[in-house]
Amino acid sequence: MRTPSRTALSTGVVALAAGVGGVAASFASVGLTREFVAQPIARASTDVLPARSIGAFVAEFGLSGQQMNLLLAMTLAVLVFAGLAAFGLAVGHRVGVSALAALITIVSVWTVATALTGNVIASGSPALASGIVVGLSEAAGRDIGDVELSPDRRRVVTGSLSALGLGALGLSFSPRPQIETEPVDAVSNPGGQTGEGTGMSVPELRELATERSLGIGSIEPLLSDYHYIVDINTIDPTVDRDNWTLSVTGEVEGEVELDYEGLQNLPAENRFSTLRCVGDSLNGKKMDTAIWTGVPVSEVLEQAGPDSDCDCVMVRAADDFYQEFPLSALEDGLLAFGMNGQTLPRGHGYPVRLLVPGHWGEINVKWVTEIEVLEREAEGYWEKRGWHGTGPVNTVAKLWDGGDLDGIVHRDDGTIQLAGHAYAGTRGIERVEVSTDGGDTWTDADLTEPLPGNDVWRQWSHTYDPPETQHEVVVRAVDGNGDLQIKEEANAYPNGATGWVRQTVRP
Ligand SMILES: Nc1nc2c(c(=O)[nH]1)N[C@H]1C(S)=C(S)[C@@H](COP(=O)(O)O)O[C@H]1N2
Ligand SMILES: [Mo]
Repeated sequence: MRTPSRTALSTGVVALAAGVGGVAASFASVGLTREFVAQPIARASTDVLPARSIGAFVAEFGLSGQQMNLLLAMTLAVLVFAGLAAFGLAVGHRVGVSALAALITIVSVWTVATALTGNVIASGSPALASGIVVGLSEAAGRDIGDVELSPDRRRVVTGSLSALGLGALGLSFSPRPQIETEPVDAVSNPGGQTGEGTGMSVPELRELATERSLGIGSIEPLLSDYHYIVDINTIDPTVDRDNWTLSVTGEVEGEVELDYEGLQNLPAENRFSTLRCVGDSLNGKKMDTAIWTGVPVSEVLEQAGPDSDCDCVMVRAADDFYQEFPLSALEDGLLAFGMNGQTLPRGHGYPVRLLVPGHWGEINVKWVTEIEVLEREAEGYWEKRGWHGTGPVNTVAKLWDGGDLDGIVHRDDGTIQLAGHAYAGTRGIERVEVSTDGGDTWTDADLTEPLPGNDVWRQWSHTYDPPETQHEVVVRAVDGNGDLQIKEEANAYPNGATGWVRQTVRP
């Protein structure tokens, strides 16, 4: 029996199936790239949400927040395509020409997908897929006399099956952008090594970090096992190394454009560098250290001859991220193409990222494409959203407690051993002080021998006889200028977290 409500319901299912099929086909043909139809929606939702919450969201959840955002964007894309298919189906039914439903679906999905991604060719696959789902379902729903299933059921089954098929296709055939990872070391750089820097090879630096790391509890070694990732992307840009260029523009004597080979033909160096996100909470884990291989920015800047009235630059990236900060800070920067002895991973900015010693993470622009020397101050991506992350990092001493990373160890002899990391950017860590009585009295902690470089964290440790009752441990660092870590407690937004880390310890 064909009732109007059943037909409406089956039309809805077919439209939804067309939406799923379209998004799946888009994924099947381009994978997680910027041509994927959900990407611009995800990007827009990042821009529309209140700056502060999204900033905190990105900082707090990192990857998983971005995955949720992607899922939401994919759902929205399905609904939009489904709406277009529903319109096509409605027109087709009214006119009584079922081929028209498929045609309208194809044209409208193609148009909307192109409007979203800006890519006419890549938008063909979702359009055709949605059209095919609609076309097949309509064909299956035609009156062909005595068949068990009613026409509406046949449409629903056909629509669902074809969407499922396209979904499976999408999951199994989507191209996964692969970058070729190979050993990278300044020691074997085509353009040789700089006279500056450590002069050591990556394996030598790695060994040094291992030797100097404290093996206390489960705290992270001086060279992070896992380096945090924070960026604005739901889908990272895929930058082809052979097409990558960096241009130096704006207030310069002569603009410079450099390709990947050109960069590698300049002298490179290996350096330790610690990064910390301005969104990191006081005792959070968005602070890590790696060995980076790259060319000092000064090598490239010298060629351009910058002449800036504001002593400021805007650095731009392939993901449309941009940050403004002092030219003088950039001059000490590194254009890194290697991380821990390997090709820079995609998530950390492949093929080339910037590292700016001592500045908050956001200044360390990944997928870097342009350095514009400015005439006048301007605002960067996060500063437009209320953050103040363009300056040097705050001083911090951390004491991670519990979970994978734990620096509180109860030893067999009844003593307690505390250990953690301290970081103050280029000011360096001069001292870490520990209190085991809630801040009444303080003792200097032991510090690991500093690693070479001017922007590296250190580890501290302290062993004590605990009182018989529960007590509070407090840690604070003193930077190389002799300045004590700020005591006043503040959240990460907008200036970076301040305060002293306190942990309650049971004997
Ligand atoms: N192009 C680009 N670079 C970027 C970002 C970004 O969103 N886009 N995020 C910045 C922020 S906020 C931080 S904390 C660091 C983190 O670097 P990592 O992901 O390699 O740890 O990258 C910075 N560089
Ligand atoms: Mo950040």
